[in-house]
Amino acid sequence: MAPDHRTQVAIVGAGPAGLLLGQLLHKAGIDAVILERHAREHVLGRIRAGVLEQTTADLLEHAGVGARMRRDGLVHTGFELLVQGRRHRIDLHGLTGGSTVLVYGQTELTRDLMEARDAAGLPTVYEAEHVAVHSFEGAHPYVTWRHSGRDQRVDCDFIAGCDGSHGVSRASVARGAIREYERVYSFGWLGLLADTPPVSDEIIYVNSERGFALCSMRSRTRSRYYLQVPLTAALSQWSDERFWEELRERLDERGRARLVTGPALEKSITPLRSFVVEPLRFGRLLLVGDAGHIVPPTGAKGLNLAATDVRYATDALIEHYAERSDAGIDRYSARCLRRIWRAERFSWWLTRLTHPLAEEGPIGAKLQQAELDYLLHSEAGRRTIAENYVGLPLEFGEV
Ligand code: RFL
Ligand code: PHB
Repeated sequence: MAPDHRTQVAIVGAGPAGLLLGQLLHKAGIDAVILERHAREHVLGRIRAGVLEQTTADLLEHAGVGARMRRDGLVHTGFELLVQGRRHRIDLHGLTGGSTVLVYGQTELTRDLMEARDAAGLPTVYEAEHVAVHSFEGAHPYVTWRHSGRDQRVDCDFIAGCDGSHGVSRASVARGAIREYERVYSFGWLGLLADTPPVSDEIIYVNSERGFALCSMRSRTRSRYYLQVPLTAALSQWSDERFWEELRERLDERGRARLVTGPALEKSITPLRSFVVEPLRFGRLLLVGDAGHIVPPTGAKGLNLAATDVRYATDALIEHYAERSDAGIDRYSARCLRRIWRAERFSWWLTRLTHPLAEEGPIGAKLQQAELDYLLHSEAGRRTIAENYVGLPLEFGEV
């Protein structure tokens, strides 16, 4: 098929990774087109992340989409762990020498990026069917898709696979060229969004005998809660009433007294998974964000990792075009993976620490309690949690 278009970077996927990459490339004067399988409203309807590291917020600011985030985002200087009925505060600000996180919904951030893209008149194809990536091992990659009944093709220099964990980019790599690391957990999170004031000003991670719970928020009037549920749980078994009742059971007295319930705006179940592929670059194809790695959401790291991949990919592409050097492209995978594995470790560790793990039996429960007891009563232990939660620093040197 002859090309209909030509661009420098073809981006597959208009989630936060693809949209942010598009914005940063535009700022650097590099051409890109985004191909997205779903409709715009579908992408905006996915309720996901809520916690941004400082590095992510800075990158959004740098991309020119920080205004609403700075106005509406909630700065959090700490969070709480509720363990065996007792609350322990992790003073993020105090323990890290001044770092904080920002609570700002992924939906809002996605909307900001979409609006900035529209305002700049940049090309995005929504509802692109049968997207396929081709010839990325050679010098002339291209992407094909079908839209409004017509087959289309764009030739490019690079393909950025920003198409999430079930995308086409990773699936197009030869099996022998990629290694997968995976752990599937025996439970999922049931999430509920409601227009009710949050139960607390800060996020609470709850380790109760009945299972883990998380009390988060999107604003001062909108709450986001999660309950650990068995993988066999079906959404139809969870009426709003049952959800609130179970959450109440997992909270402490103070939480129960402040809990305001209301109809769910959204409810969904997410299985928990740790997943990484190596490498993340295959010739002229770069995997970015969830396309290359998944973390269990306990550490709030998924979106933040996607943002740092985008940062490294942008730097590498700028180096390629402005300095005619492929050093950054060659280092992309190793640079990203170092940060990814550290976030994978933290997310896995915090998941094990905060969720009752039935398969580990009574001794597992005792050891978990002892570990929490040690960590929460040691300043070094609390600092370990805090410095990982706010995000480890970006590194730009050799890896
Ligand atoms: P996305 O957001 O999945 O976007 C991928 C896009 O690619 C499109 N696509 C395709 N397009 C064209 N052709 C194809 N063949 C395609 N296949 C897929 C999809 O339609 C989609 O629009 O990946 P991206 O951009 O890498 O962003 C990653 C984040 O969405 C994800 O890591 C976070 O949501 C994870 N996460 C959290 N991360 C945080 O940093 N902090 C949090 O507090 C946090 N909480 C969460 C989370 C994820 C959750 N779920 C539901 C998995 C809480 C939950 C419950
Ligand atoms: C959320 O607000 O959706 C959220 C917060 C913290 C997490 C995961 C999700 O660890």
